[in-house]
Amino acid sequence: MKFESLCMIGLGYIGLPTAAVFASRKIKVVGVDVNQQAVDIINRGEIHIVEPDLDIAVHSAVKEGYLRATTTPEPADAFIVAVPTPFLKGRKVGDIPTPDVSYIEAASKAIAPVLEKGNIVILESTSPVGATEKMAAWLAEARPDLTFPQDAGEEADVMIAHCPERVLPGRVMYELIENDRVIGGMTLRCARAACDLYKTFVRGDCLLTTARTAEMVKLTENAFRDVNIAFANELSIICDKVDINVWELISLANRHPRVNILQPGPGVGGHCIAVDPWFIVSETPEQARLIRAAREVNDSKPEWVVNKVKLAVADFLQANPEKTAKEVTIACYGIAFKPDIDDLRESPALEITREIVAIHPGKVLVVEPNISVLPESFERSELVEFDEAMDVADIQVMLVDHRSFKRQKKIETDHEFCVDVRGVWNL
Ligand code: SAJ
Repeated sequence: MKFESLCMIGLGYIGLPTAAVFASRKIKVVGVDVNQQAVDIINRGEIHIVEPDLDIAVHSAVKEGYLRATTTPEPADAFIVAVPTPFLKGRKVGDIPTPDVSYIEAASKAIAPVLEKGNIVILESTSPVGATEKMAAWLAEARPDLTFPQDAGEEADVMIAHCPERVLPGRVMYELIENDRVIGGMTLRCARAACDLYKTFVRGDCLLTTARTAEMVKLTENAFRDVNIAFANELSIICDKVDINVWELISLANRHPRVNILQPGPGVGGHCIAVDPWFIVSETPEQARLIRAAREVNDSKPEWVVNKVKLAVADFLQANPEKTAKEVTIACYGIAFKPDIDDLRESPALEITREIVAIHPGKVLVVEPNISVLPESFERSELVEFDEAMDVADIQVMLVDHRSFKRQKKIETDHEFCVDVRGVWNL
């Protein structure tokens, strides 16, 4: 099948790069977003998010007339939905968070009026199993004059598929093209049509399956990583208890040909790995025991780190009885959700630093080379350079292993007054 035009719903971290790559292959793309400010920025050929090389791609796509942004969907050969699917936290502690598919519902209702026979609608947002069928149902309800795969099978007027994104923030422009892609059709014809569309730029393999399997594949990938990170985080807590250097332990264990342990840290951040496993747990709470436990281990790590900092302050005061807590300066290194990015969303390092600022009566210095202003609620703290923090602080808290931190000289401060959750100082 040949596609000449595309309407992308959602111009965020996935929608905008994908729209720009389609446009670079000379497909006429209209990008739709509810955020008027983002729309204006994109129409100027600029970007509202940080991602290497995205600015160049968007600039040339807009300049050459293949990409335009607006706030309402327009008729096109293909529609891609790339909107957020957050979760709704439970009312009580211990409640399982449930997926919020309201943005998919709103996108379906916005697309429906401009749908035509022969169109394909693809859901890219990470979704709970069954979300693609729900999207098809919302579209069918709004357009009784058209037929959809759930009723008409291969003969449907409109094809529906789920093609989850699997790109790593920071490498999106490369991985979009090079990664293999899972393409789940509501019917085989739907999958084949979606494959034809993605093949315009995907150099990896396009692997066809059903929409439900594709939904579960995406959730499985992120749950797999979450479970493996939880294993590393649990090891770090065990090793702390029995006084073993976890970094040495992991590097030695990883010399076994079939062992590959990930790295412990302050917890799991970002919008994906800390969220998607809950979509599995909320659907099958009795079966998904390990996946749930991993989420709980990773979610509890920030609190464990804060307690380590409290203990370090207590030790420092014991060693320096002439000082009061108010006179103790703490430096936190890194508040981004992972190394070498400026993204603070759902960052455990940010959560830990915020908690330290809230409870510590003394000064808290923050070192974060990837940002220029501290977020709100950090009024009492100061953004400083690495060397200044090293010289001034009594307690050093290493939270994110940014490349620039790893390049700095080894810490000279007494080990007792350091909390290094990333192994940068290998304490
Ligand atoms: N982390 C650790 N230890 C590790 C690896 C990661 O603590 O050894 C932490 C990071 O610091 C971060 C969190 O995990 O806080 C997540 O970071 P990440 O780099 O593992 O993943 P994301 O969230 O940036 O992107 C993930 C990727 N999924 C997988 O690798 C299975 C990406 O391919 C997905 O496209 C993305 O989620 C998504 O959008 O779903």
